[in-house]
Amino acid sequence: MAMLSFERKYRVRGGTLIGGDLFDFWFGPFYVGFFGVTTIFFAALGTALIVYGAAIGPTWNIWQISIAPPDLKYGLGFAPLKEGGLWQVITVCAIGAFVSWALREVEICRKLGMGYHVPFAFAFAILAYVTLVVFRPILLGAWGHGFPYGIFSHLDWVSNVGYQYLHFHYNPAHMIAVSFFFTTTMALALHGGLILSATNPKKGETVKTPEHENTFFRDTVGYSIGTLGIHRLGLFLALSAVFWSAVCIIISGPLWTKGWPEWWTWWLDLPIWH
Ligand code: UQ2
Repeated sequence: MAMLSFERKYRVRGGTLIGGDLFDFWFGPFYVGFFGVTTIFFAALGTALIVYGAAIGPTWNIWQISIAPPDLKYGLGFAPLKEGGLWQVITVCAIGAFVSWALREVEICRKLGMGYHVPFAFAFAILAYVTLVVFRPILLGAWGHGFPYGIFSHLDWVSNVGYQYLHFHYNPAHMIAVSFFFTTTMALALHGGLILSATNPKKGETVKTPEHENTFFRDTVGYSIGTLGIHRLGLFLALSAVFWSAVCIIISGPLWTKGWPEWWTWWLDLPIWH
């Protein structure tokens, strides 16, 4: 079925979570929906506030523009607009836009009768952001523990927070997260390579089947995870990387305030050594 006739078939009413038929229409190729409207609203307001923050700041240098969270003295309260309040409103807009986008994905899944795997995966990305700017600051008692919104400033924040724990690579959850990130890239490289090797042959040669794909890996490593399995594995690896990243930063401060190398003294303190 040609793509356009398929689109005519699935572009039907229904599947909305809220608003009934009110926003149940398309704008060109884009589905709108109630959450399309809220996405545009939060994204536009958040972007305008970032530009306003840049305008009242000291520079228009794109690398140096930064909108900082409130000073720690404001705790978990509201700060004046020009002293971190802007950061607070922008954070609300960002979360509003991200969650709206996820729910718009859910509505599209419902229209198509598909699983919710894509919005579920995107929810992990939202979780990572919310962990940094909401959950961890709340656990530490001040919005000032969130990261600043700027290209270089957020890099400086990551570096400074890392060194605050002396050597972040000794954080066990960070180790697990990094291992998942690397395994994700390896799985995608294997999968991308395998698919192209089978389905993108030279001129005059035939496209190969999954039998060829399975056989390649059975011959090389004695095991093939299968065409569906590799995608399950890929999703699991990627979501695990995000999950353990969230864990590694949420435990830094709320659970462990010293350097991470020192955490490993539990090993030296085991009763079997003395
Ligand atoms: C596979 C398979 C695919 C693949 C890949 C494999 C036909 C098209 C890449 C091979 C994957 C294996 C053996 C698992 C590797 C394990 C980790 C933890 C990376 O078998 O089926 O489908 O793309």
